[in-house]
Amino acid sequence: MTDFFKGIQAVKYEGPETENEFTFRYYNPDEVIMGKRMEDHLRFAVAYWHSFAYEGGDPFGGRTFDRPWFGDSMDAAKLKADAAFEMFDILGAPYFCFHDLDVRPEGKTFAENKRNLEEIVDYFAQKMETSKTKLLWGTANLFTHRRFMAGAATNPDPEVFAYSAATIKSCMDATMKLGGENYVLWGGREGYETLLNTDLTKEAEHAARMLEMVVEYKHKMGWDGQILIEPKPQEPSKHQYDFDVATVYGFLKRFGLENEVKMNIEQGHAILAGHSFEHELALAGSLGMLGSIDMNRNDYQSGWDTDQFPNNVPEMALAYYEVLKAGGFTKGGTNFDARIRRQSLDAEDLILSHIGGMDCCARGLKAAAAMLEDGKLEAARDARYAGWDTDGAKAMLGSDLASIQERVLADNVNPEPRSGRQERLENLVNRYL
Ligand code: XUL
Ligand code: CO
Repeated sequence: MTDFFKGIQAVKYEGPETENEFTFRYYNPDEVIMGKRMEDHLRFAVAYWHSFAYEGGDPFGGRTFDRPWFGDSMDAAKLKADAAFEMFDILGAPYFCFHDLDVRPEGKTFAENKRNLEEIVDYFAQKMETSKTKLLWGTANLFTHRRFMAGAATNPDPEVFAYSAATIKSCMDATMKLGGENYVLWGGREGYETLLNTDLTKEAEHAARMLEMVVEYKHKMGWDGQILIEPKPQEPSKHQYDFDVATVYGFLKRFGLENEVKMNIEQGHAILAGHSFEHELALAGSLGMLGSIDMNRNDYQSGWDTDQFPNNVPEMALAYYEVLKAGGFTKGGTNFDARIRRQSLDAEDLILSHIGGMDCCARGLKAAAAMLEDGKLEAARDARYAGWDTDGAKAMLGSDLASIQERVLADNVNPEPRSGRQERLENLVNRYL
């Protein structure tokens, strides 16, 4: 036991009227929504990197947090793990997610990194025997160390490709050993700083081959987890290849991987790409590509990827509406890819940020479920397209330009525009919030 979260009790559901800050007002794990427990809908995960590895730095200043586990020894890594599992217990978090670098010290050689990771994975495995918290996904950090400055799979140096492949294997092994349900690839530096030194064709081919190797290894190991790509348009690279859902889908189709890989979609990344979160989710849903989500929010004024905890319930309701419409999560879940601000120094801030995020997600989910169960929004959408239900309209799709022109002339077709009813629909949505 560490004494980091000393005095903070396990967080329980007390309902919206409670005065107790350390309780859930809306997240009631056992409450059944659309035939499923809330906990099983939302499948919350704590992000190890933000909560336990982030030191409070920004581009202008270093560490602000004071944590007993900061340091680069195995003992420090184990203390960090102790604190992490204590926090998972306090929150009743069903899942967590991690990169290799979040959980183990950086070694001098690849072999040392591998050993360090394996030792921590064994330590996690021991803890998971008695903890309710499972692994939502594992991933490799192929962007922090200077060796990855020009990318991992897309690096011009084949030895960096090799180092990256070897690291991914270790991280997939760790994920499988811990019973993880997904493996995520976020291409932090898979992109470019300048086109002047970049071979787009080679880089795309190498990225695709690495992804194929990931898929091949998954099948070789008989693992039934889900492989996910996490789109993001830029930051840290000026331009990242996995720009958004549409771009990633095009990439997967180009290399024939669209049936093997789905997506982990992040709120802040959607905003950076000039989309709304619900746009990215709706598109992924329509393509059958929605795997999991990273829930957070960006600062809308600065335009940076600030990874704040989510708190905009109306936006979150629309996001969960798309998740529910796509059938909900199967292996995926809601990972809080969010960190407390650098002035939020206290252990309590770590707990309260998660409580707030979980409560907002619960409110969003409940509003989304009510909207879906009520059916008015879908009925209005269906009514807008009702013309396509006729036999004539369906047959037109099987005909050709010349025959359509003939009919338009013969029937003197002259369509009258109809209202899109946007404000009516916005008013309708507001009733559920
Ligand atoms: C970075 C980001 C990552 C991925 C995992 O913006 O979202 O934390 O979620 O590598
Ligand atoms: Co993310």
